[in-house]
Amino acid sequence: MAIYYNEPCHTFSEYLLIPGYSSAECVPANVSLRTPLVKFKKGEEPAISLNIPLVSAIMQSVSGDRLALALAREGGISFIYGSQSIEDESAMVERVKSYKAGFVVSDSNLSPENTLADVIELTARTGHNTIAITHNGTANGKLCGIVTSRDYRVSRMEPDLKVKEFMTPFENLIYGKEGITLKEANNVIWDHKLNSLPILDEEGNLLYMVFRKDYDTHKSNPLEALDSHKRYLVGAGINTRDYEKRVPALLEAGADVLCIDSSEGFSEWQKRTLAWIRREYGDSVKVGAGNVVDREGFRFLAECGADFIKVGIGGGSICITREQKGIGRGQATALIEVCAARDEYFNETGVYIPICSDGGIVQDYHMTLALAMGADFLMLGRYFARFDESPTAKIHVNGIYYKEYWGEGSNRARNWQRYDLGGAAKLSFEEGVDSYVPYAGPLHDNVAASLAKVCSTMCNCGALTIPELQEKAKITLVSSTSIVEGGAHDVIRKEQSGFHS
Ligand code: MZP
Repeated sequence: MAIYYNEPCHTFSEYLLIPGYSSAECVPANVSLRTPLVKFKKGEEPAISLNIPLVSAIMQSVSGDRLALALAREGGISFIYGSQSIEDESAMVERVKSYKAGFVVSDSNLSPENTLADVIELTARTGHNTIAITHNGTANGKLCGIVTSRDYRVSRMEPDLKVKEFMTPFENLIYGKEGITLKEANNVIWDHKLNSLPILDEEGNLLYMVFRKDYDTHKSNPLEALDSHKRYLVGAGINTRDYEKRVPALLEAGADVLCIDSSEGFSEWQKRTLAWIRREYGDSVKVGAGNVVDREGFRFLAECGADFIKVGIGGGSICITREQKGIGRGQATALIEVCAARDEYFNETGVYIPICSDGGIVQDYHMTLALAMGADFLMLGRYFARFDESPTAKIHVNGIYYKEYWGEGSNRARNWQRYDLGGAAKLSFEEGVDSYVPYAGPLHDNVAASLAKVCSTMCNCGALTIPELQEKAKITLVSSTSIVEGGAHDVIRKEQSGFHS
């Protein structure tokens, strides 16, 4: 006979936190969101920790190298999507690992033969005011000059005037040589009151630009997620088909941690993949697995050797797995059960396996709830897809900007390996949709605002760390009428009233 669960499963929106005692020390500035990324033994330190409990989803529309850099700068980590060729994924990982904080490959470049009209078009498109002028208009060509907004006046100059006529020429430029440190570059910028400093190799080819504002940002980000060589941390998605080729390539490119990307992790395919990695690399390679939604699934992956375990089936904003196949579980219920299994496993073995709550975070307070329910960190797709740094197009419709966001199980992504159960190498039916999400601006501002709320709620619960929150949290289910009570109610909101005062 089938097993029946007598209680329905629940989502985050059906819960609230009840405040606990907040002492005078319980202020957001004292909160630490540091959290383990991979398993560790009781009394030991995890090999990798994050400074904020956020990771970005293993998705084409979310985790490219640009987002990975922006998130690592805040203290989290991205998992570069695996639904691309091994070469392309490795190249993305390599770009993150070779990025030197403060040294950027110039992404606004023209040649001396371009015109003022080209400068105006490029500036409007990128929003960048500094354009490197190289002999062939590429990021690493021989540097001929620089154009900034101080070099031209649109009202006084003809649009077809050649760049070479008005650029600041190479002879008048101050530049740094390959090998200069960020500190030295910044001193030159400071001494000469510059906004940017080109860095050149022996032949005069442009390598990087150092911008004054980037140095300031670097200095003001004490939470950056860095490896022992001060390079940004980055993760990468793998699948249960081509791991024998993909894993070595990603490790060679410098990936710090891997994660099996699958809609359903309680399978022999994951066991084989984890066993192969352990056989080849022992415990030196860190790899997460999932997704599971119950105790049995957790136990299975724990015993297969996963370094962290991801929870969630069917709760992703673009996911239609529950509609298509009738499998899944409310995210909150799944998380609560798996975290209890993790604690049980820890008590039995002394090994703590971090849990990642994957998908279904809609409100910022869902983050705090998921952490309180036992998650060590959260994987988000829709949330990050809205930001400037996600790899998708920004689209303007009826005065509002949107970003594109599509599921890995959609026809657009065609990530059949994520749904693979050992059948034909194709996507037989869709489990995800192609969509738009409202554009929300830069990652930094949004993450700062969301985490300010998380820290504030933690203080309300009397907790200064995530483990403390998990210990002290008091969580209640809410009735549908108390959900109504929780929003503005029984008033006419001014912005919706149509009245003008
Ligand atoms: P969300 O943050 O947009 O709610 O959910 C993101 C998560 O949805 C991903 O991390 C992944 O686990 C899951 N996902 C990605 N693609 C699909 C799909 O096409 C999906 N069904 O469910």
